[in-house]
Amino acid sequence: MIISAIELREIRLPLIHFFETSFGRTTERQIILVRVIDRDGAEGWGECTAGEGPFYSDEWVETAWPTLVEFLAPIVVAGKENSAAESGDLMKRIRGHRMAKAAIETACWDLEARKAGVPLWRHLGGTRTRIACGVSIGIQNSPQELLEKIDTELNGGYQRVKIKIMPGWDLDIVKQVRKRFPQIQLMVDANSAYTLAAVPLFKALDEFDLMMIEQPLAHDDMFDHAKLQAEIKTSVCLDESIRTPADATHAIALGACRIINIKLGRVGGHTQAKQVEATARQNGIPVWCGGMLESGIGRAHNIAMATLPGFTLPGDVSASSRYWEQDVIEPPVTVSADGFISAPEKAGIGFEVNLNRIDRLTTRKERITS
Ligand code: OSB
Ligand code: MG
Repeated sequence: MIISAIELREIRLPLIHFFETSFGRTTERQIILVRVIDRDGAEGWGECTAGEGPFYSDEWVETAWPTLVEFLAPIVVAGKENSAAESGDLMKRIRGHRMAKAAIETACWDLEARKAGVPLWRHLGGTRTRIACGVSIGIQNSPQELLEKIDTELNGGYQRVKIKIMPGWDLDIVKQVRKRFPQIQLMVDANSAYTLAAVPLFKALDEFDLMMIEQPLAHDDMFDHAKLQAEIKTSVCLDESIRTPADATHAIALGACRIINIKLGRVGGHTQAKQVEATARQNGIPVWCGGMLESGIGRAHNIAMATLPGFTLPGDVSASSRYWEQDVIEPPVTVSADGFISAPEKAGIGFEVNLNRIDRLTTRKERITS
């Protein structure tokens, strides 16, 4: 394929319920969507997972937008005949900005799969026809509200529950949740809210049969995570710290984690995500698909990625209706009563992109051509 145009749109999409982590509360998503168009007039869609501010990572919407407009899109539209994987290679001379790169790279993968007439998940090498789903539940206004939310999600069929923790909302909350739900698959995500000074807290958490503790320490650390992992029974899972396939190799070698959360944006797209998955699988490290409060487009890419063989644990990919009044794809993503999402059979991401709805939500737009 030869990419001849890239369209960027920024949309605003209010969340049904606020989402709070140790780094703050989100009530409305600001999302950059990418449409790549090739010389034959075929198209593909991708989503940039950069957030509304530089809190989860240093990238955010206002770094991603100009980086896409001024550097990444011009490189890809000036390219010769290339594959989706090669579109990622073209962008390598720009350092960092992996979420911005992933928005284009994943769109190229969608385009390539559509042109081949195959579902993206098969095109990527996926092997499962359905993916196991969990939910990520943010910090709530009260423990009671959290318990009610968990109850609702379990009734919806979700297979595991992840709760966010931070200082002041940790041990006592986990105690209450475990008491009320003794049997569920439960885990916590700290989004880097702690230091090694909290080793006693993590030792105390060992009692509650958590599947894992996600990213307890600094967002750019592996060394201290290795020290922590050696001190506790519960598995450490890294999210923020794994930005590249090399990071995965290093973290595993250091013993910094026993599980890895893979996010397409954080690792720069499907090609690198596949490399992280392969590295983890070869080392006996299970992976699962993280979420970034994506619209349907990013969600569809997550579903495709999570069909790869190494994704053996339930992820954070859940139904559109948990986030949005109306999604930007049709049909919306739905979850079965037993907690699975089926991989779609249509070509590419396998969902229709609702361009009318996207146009109505658009707050800025840019078109880059060769
Ligand atoms: O750490 O996994 C995280 C959302 C935004 C930023 C970071 C994270 C999250 C989630 C939400 O946990 C997962 C989702 O429901 O999309
Ligand atoms: Mg996380």
